[in-house]
Amino acid sequence: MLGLVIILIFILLAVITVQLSRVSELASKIRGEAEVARQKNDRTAFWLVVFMVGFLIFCVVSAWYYKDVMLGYGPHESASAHGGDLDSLFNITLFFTGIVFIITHIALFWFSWKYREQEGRKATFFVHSTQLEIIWTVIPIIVMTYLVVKGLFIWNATMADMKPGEDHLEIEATGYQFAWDLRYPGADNMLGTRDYRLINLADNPLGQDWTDEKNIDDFLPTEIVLPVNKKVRVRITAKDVLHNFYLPHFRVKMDAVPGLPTYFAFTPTKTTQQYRESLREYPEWQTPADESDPDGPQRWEAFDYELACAELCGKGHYSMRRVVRIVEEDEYNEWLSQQTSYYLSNVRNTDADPFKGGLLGAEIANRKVELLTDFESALNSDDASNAKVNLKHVFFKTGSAELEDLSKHELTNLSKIMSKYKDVVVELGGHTDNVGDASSNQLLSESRAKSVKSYLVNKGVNVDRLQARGYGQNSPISDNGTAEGRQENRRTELTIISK
Ligand SMILES: [Cu+2]
Repeated sequence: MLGLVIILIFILLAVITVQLSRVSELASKIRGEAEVARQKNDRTAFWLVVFMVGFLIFCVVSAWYYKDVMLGYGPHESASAHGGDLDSLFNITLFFTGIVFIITHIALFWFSWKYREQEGRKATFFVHSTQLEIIWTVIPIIVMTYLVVKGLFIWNATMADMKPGEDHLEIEATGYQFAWDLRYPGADNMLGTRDYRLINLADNPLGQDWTDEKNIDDFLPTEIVLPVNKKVRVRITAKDVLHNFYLPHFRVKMDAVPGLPTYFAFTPTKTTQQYRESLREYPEWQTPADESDPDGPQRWEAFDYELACAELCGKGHYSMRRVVRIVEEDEYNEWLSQQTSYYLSNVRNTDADPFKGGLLGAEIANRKVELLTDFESALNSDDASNAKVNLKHVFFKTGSAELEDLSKHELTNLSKIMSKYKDVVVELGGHTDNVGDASSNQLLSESRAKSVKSYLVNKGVNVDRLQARGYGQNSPISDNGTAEGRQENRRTELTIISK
C-alpha cells in the first residue's frame, strides 16, 4: 500500500514538472527569451551564494563536532615527547590553509552573484596589475617559507637518531604477513646480529646468529611494554613485503622494508593508565566497551595503545595489531624479570646450539658469584658443620680421577678465592656413590681429591693450605637408590679447617 502511494506521488510530481515547464514556455513566448534568461541567472546566482554559506557552515560545524575523535584534539593529545610538535605543525598548516580555503570559496560564489549578467553591464578588460602580482606572490612566499622551514626543524628533530652514548632502550620489530615479531635486547641492552640465511620457522624465526653472545639474552615478547619517559629506538624490518610500523598515539610511523632496516626513536610520556584517565573525562568514553555487557568495563578502562601495520600488505593486514603498554619503571622491571630468553628456552643444548655442552660467558660469571657466596657464608659460619662448600660444578670422567674440562672454571674460581683469603686452610673431600665395591670407591675418592688438589696447586695455591681426603661411599648426602641421589653423592666437598 505504502509503495503504491509513493509511486503515485512520483507520478504526480512528474506531471506537475511537465505542466510547469509548459507554463514557463508559454510565459517566455509572452515576455521574450532575454527576460527569462536574466531571471534564470538571478536565481542561479542567488542559490550559489546560499550554497556557499551552507557549505562553509557545514565544514566548520562538522570539523568542530568530530574534533574529539581526531588525533591531536580533545582526548587524543599526543603521548610522546615529539608528538606535540607534529600536532602543532598540523594546526599551523590548517590555520593558513583554512584562511585560504574560506577566502577562495567566498570569492568564488560571491563573484558569480555580483558579476552575473545584467542589462547594460560590460566586463572591464585590463592587461596587467603589478600591485596584484606582488600581493599574490609575496604573501604565499612568506607563508610557505615559514611552513617549510618550521616543518624542516620539526622533521629533523623527530627523525634524529641517537647521539653516541645516549641512554636509550633499543628494541626491534619485524613485520611479516601477518604479524610482528618483537625482540628485546635482554640484560646486556644489546640486540644480537641476524642473518636471513639462518631463518628457520621451527627454532629461529628471526635468523639470530647464536655464535653472537649478544643474542643469548634476547627475548621475543608478544606485546610491546615500555617504561614511561625513557627514550626508545625501534629497529624496523620486514621479512616479506612492505609493512608500516604505526603507533598512532605516539605519532610514530615508519615503513618496514625487506632488506633495508629503518628506525624510529621516540620517548613515551604518558603511561597507559594516565591516558585512560584523560579519556575518562569525555562522556563518549564513559559508555560500556562491550554493548552486550552494560555492567562491564567502560570504553576508557578498556583502552590500550596499539601497534598497527599502516601498509595494505595483504588479506590479513588488519590482524597485525599488537598491544602497546606504557608503564612506570618498577612495573617495567618486573615485566622484564618475567621474560625468558628465546635462546635459553628454545635453543640451548639442542643441535642448533653452537655452545652445546659448553659454558656461556654468563654461566661462568654466575658460577663465579655463586661459589664466592657459598665460600663466604661457610667462612662466616660459627657452626663447624656448616663450614662446607659443595663444589657443584666439579666433575670427573666416569670411573676415573681425570677432571672434565668444564670443571676447570670452578677450580680456577676457587684458586682466586683462595688467593683473596690468604690464611684459609681447606680440606678437599672426595665422595662416591655406592655402585661398585667399597674399597675401590675409597681409592677413587682419594685419587679424585688429590687430582683437585694438584689442579689448585698448579694454579698457584700453596700446597700447605690444601688437604686431600677420600671418604669413599661412607658419607652420602642423598639416597643412593635413585640416579639423582647417586649423582648428588658423587661430589667434591670443601671444608674450612682454619681461617
Ligand atoms: Cu603489514
